[in-house]
Amino acid sequence: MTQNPNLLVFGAGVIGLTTALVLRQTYPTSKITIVAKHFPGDRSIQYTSPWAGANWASMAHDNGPLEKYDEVTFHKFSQIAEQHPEAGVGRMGMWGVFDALIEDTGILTPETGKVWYEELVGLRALEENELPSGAKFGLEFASTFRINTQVYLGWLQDQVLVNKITLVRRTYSSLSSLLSDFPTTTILINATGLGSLALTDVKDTNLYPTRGQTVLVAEPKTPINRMYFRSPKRIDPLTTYVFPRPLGGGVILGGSRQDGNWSEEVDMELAKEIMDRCCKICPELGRVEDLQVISHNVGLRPSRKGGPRIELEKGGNGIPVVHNYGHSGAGYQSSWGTAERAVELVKKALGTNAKL
Ligand SMILES: Cc1cc2nc3c(=O)[nH]c(=O)nc-3n(C[C@H](O)[C@H](O)[C@H](O)COP(=O)(O)OP(=O)(O)OC[C@H]3O[C@@H](n4cnc5c(N)ncnc54)[C@H](O)[C@@H]3O)c2cc1C
Ligand SMILES: *[C@@H]1O[C@H](CO)[C@@H](O)[C@H](O)[C@H]1NC(C)=O
Ligand SMILES: CC(=O)N[C@H]1CO[C@H](CO)[C@@H](O)[C@@H]1O
Repeated sequence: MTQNPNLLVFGAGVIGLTTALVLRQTYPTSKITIVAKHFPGDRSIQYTSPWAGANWASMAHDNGPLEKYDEVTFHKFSQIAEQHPEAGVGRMGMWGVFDALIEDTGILTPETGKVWYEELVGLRALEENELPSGAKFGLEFASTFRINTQVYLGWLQDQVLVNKITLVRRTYSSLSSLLSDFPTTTILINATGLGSLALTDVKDTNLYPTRGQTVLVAEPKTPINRMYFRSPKRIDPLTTYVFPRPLGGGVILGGSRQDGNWSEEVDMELAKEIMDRCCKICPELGRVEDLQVISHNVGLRPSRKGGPRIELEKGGNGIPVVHNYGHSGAGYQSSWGTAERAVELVKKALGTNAKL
């Protein structure tokens, strides 16, 4: 059985799709199936991935696995951007401006007193005369990544299909009801995001939504050559960001962070505030009244007390389960690293480290 495992991935967000691809690389001849209610192209409040900004700007500062996940993903994005420009991942620099002292922003790793990704992205402190008024300090990222989530999710799905991974669209209320329909499963990977709060046999009450609202606008005539970010702290309800998306993706304006809030209604007052704040930090956008709004978006980040759960368990049905959910606002930037970790756990469960 370990020669040709039967692998079942539950969930088709950025985490489930990426994990399935890493499984395929590791087990070229295995049978791999993804079961999910939502797939790329769907837009639902229960499906977080389409609503992300998204970019790579690590929030990790644990001097440990979380930094590692983001680092692995950074290198993989670099490879994807170079080899598959059609994937929707593009390189771009960023200006990040903070309204608090660096020690109070949560960007330093306490153990080292440093920003761990300094060399990875090519950090430079902004000069006094480059800072907007009131700002305490700023950092230029020479080169990081921004993602056109619509294109990238579609690309991931194409890779999955090219790699002969089977897709099944279904909804289940528990992992055990899923497994009773797929009884020959060797290992189950649970990548259901916030769904793991509702699954009756997972019911992970450490999970909670962090609501995020954004506005997608048309590309202004003045090109925007970098991303902009301004915030009191690295993670803050008042974080403002402007991410020009590659490949005709428009410009994403954000954001908000509302912990514990499940509302899928667009808050128009908040949307107006976001547009105001974004025009202030990104002069290329022009005036608020000149913005051409394409859509107002609401997504729920799968936040989790204690961080993402990437864990091997025996599983209720005697079938090992590897959990990979709870990535909060970092699901894209940690996707390849967390998928790699999940696949290490699959190898462990199969009792081998050998390539099969
Ligand atoms: C406004 C906003 C901005 C963001 N910006 C960034 C950013 O800049 N960078 C970054 O890295 N991340 C960002 N994120 C976070 C990122 O979007 C998430 O971390 C990521 O999308 C989580 O992916 P996931 O695959 O775990 O969950 P999801 O995308 O929600 O996928 C869950 C899957 O499980 C399926 N599922 C769940 N329950 C069931 C069930 N019972 N039966 C059948 N199927 C089920 C769903 O149908 C779906 O296929 C942002 C998020 C938001 C909302
Ligand atoms: C949730 O967010 C919406 C939109 O911003 C807001 O109107 C509502 O008051 C919030 N609800 C709670 C319980 O905070
Ligand atoms: C069928 C199955 O594997 N269920 C598991 C789902 O997750 C919970 C919580 O981690 C486990 O206790 C169950 O065994």
